[in-house]
Amino acid sequence: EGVLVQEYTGIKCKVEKWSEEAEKQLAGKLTEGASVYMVPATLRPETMLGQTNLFVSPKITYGVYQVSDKEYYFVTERAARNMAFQGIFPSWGSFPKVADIKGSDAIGTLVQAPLSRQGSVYVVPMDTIKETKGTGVVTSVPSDSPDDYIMTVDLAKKAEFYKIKPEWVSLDILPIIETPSYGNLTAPALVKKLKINSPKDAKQLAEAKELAYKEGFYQGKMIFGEFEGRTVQDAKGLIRQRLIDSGDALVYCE
Ligand code: A2H
Repeated sequence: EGVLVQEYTGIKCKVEKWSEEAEKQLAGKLTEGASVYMVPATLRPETMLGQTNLFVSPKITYGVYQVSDKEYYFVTERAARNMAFQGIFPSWGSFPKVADIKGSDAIGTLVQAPLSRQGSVYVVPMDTIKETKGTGVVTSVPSDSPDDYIMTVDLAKKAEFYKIKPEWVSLDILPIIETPSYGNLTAPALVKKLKINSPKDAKQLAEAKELAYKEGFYQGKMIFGEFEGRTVQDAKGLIRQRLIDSGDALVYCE
């Protein structure tokens, strides 16, 4: 890290139906017929086939920023500012905000998940999201991200505590990538191997994340979808370009 630039893929997840609370807060603030996109930042666009939820932090206040007559982005203010200096907004350096929405109020929103099996997924909470990284919005891919998997397990176990509906999360996880060391569900295998029991097991999760990322990137092979049979290294760029060309993704750096 340090002086290196991190290049993320921002996935445009169009809001299909807002949570009741967010709907109220947005009333009268958007132009007629416009769409709002929640924009998670990911380093692994090839895993979007396995997206099952979208995470926001209940503690972060997000903004809804106008990108054009037809489009708004839901991201942190920090990310909107960065985007404004990367040509993502029409007027260099400006990022007009039309509303603030607390993450906790956005829980339960239904968004489109480009390339995913379900087509659309629910917004659910993840406390460990940092406001100082990416867009503050994270895609959940429980097959390949240990953080996403253990969070999904916890949400399924404690739906009431997290104030979500049990049907918003699913532990029926689609295998999309195979690796020699961890089989076709890398994240669940590592969570078991390292005896991770909760999203609060930060130390083991950091280790699992490192192992999953290295193994997936260097040894992974796609076992689902259009690029089945390709290595992850090849598929990553192809899927990313596909998403950008279809207007479903953007490049975001910080
Ligand atoms: B990755 P790096 Cl399948 N707070 O996307 C916490 N985590 C965040 C975040 C934030 N503000 N913004 C992005 N992230 C997550 C997919 C994925 C990711 C898989 C496997 C590993 C993985 C699906 N979630 O990341 O600190 C996002 O999750 C492991 C490195 O910039 C993003 O990519 O290196 C990654 O962390 C960015 O982490």
